[in-house]
Amino acid sequence: MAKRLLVLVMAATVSLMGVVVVADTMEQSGCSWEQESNNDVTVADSLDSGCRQGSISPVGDADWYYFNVSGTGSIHIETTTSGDTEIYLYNSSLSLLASDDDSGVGYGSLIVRSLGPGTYFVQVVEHGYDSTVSAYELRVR
Ligand SMILES: [Ca+2]
Ligand SMILES: [Ca+2]
Ligand SMILES: [Ca+2]
Repeated sequence: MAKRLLVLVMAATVSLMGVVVVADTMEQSGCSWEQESNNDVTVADSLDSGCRQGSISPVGDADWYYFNVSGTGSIHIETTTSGDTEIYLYNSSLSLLASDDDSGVGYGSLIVRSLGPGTYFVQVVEHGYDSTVSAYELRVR
């Protein structure tokens, strides 16, 4: 995962450079924007900060994220958007654990599931693969 290493290096650099740089790289919600290309599992973006912002563009775009769970508990994964997202949750073996279209607010997506320790992947796409989503916020808690 070269992309994952790059993210770690970038995070270390940002922390060295201080608060001003961090503020510059964050959107107002406090969630950092996705880093394209994240179009398959090998180049997934980290969701360990708890939230990311992204867009589904061009039509057919797929956004992959990974996060780590240390204990066992109920995990909420949710998109907030004015568009129409679908989300898919996979374990580290890439077995599909759950998917959702509209259980969130509006056409946003929500998965609530009990997860044990490990690394998990979330894929965000546009419902029907026939339009763009100008912005979404993806949260895991
Ligand atoms: Ca995207
Ligand atoms: Ca993408
Ligand atoms: Ca939806």
